[in-house]
Amino acid sequence: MAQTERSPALDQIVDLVTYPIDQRGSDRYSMVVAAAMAGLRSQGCAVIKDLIRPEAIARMNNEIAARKHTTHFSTDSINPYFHTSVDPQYPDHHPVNTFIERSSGFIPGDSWDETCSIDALFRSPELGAFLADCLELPELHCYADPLAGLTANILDPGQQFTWHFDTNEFAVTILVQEAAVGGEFEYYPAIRSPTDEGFDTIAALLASADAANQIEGVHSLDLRPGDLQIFRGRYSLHRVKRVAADSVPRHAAIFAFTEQPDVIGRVERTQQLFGRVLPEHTAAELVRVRSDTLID
Ligand SMILES: O=C(O)CCC(=O)C(=O)O
Ligand SMILES: [Fe+2]
Repeated sequence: MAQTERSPALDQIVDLVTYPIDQRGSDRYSMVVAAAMAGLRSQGCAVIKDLIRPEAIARMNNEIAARKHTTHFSTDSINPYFHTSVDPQYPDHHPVNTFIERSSGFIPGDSWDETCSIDALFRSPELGAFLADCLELPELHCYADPLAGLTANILDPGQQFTWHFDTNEFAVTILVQEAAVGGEFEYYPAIRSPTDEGFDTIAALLASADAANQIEGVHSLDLRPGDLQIFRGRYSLHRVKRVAADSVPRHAAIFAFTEQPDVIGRVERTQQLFGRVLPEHTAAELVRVRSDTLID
């Protein structure tokens, strides 16, 4: 792969005519932000259709394909909190003791370099400011975790990413390659809150999770390559449905941001998702500040 290219410019990546994220304060910018804000307020989710130009999506998919050998694939049986073992404090069939297959892989943050469109978009100040406006936050910082900040989630044929909560308050995802069959993103908005674990609703949802029909309260997104999704995954239970055995893989770029600078992920989950930790993770474990007291 040629490594001599320069960092791609924002107008080569984003459809700035339809979505002038570089024109903060323009009428069109305000309209786009207002629409995203409305989705985030009511559903904890906003989708910006075709934000990424088709050529850039093709390029991003090539970037992912070129790094696919660095994917850390793992299969485990997780509860919605990413734990893998029974907690005897809770009864059987409680969400804490309900474990479902998660099988997928992540291309880690240290696989990308500054020539990548994916990396350039993640680090663009315009995108950060735009997302902060959509999320009604004063500012956003790229998640400083060297592995989990910028990832691609890979679901090979036959894999699924079962129901879970994210550790981060929200995530930003770009679908880069869709599965031919399966791989839909489903979520239940605000099923828990900082003060309420919502266990009863979660238990009911997990019990019916393999029902053929749509589960009441669950939203299914019709995402296409090039769409950007902003999602409050800390409070909304969500999953990526199984990719059919004869499908192409599903590729999604995942951008993580934090309200505070210099945030680093937890050792246990880093090990679980990437199969390794870096010295930064071990050091950060000692000085951790949490924003709430939810299980995880
Ligand atoms: O691949 C996606 O669309 C999101 C997967 C997900 O929920 C996660 O990585 O936490
Ligand atoms: Fe998630």
